Amino acid sequence: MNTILSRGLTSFLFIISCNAVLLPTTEASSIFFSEYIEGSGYNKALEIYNGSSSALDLGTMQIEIYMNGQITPYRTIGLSNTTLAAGDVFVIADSRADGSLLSYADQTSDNLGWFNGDDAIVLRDSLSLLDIFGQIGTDPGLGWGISPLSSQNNTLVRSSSIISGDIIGSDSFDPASEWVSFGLDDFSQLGSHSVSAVPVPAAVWLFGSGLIGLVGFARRKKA
Ligand SMILES: [Ca+2]
Ligand SMILES: [Ca+2]
Ligand SMILES: [Ca+2]
Repeated sequence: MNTILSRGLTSFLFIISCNAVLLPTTEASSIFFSEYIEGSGYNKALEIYNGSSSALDLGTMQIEIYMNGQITPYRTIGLSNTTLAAGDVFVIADSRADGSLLSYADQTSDNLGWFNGDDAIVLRDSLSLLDIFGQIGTDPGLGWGISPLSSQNNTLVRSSSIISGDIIGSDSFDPASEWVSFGLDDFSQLGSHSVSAVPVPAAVWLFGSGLIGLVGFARRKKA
């Protein structure tokens, strides 16, 4: 075994022993709905979370509301031409909502009043789908899911284990799989969102670290 290879192997084993204790994690990687409020009266709001690692321009993004099983959007609402920092949220609310909800709003629109529990809601940018709440083309009756995880008369917060949007709009939808219920007119979760760190499979990380260690060592040796 030549010297470079043997020292590289030593470095690989050293990194393995260190990382066995400190396993790294990865977090959300995209922008998606983090909260859905279908409250009393005009208390309607959507919270959008930037789970990516960089600031995103919202000006090219829009929300589409597909009412009561429609296959084309009944309402399209362009988001403000603003930048959303990594890890931050953006709240759009119906302009006629209660003041206690409006105090969290970054943008208001009276078009949000068009969803009432049984509608599909899409977040997209000009080219691609980012997240879909509900099933496009299907009317679920009063709402998606069963109480207390129904999409009618409820505040739903995206589970912290979800790290990317649901971009399939044609499959069945049940809030129970990705959302947590907070009940009618609960605005306590508005204005922030967090995701739980997801451990990278240890074997994958250790192998990757070892390769990086070897590459780094070979570069240092060459320099
Ligand atoms: Ca409806
Ligand atoms: Ca879906
Ligand atoms: Ca929130």
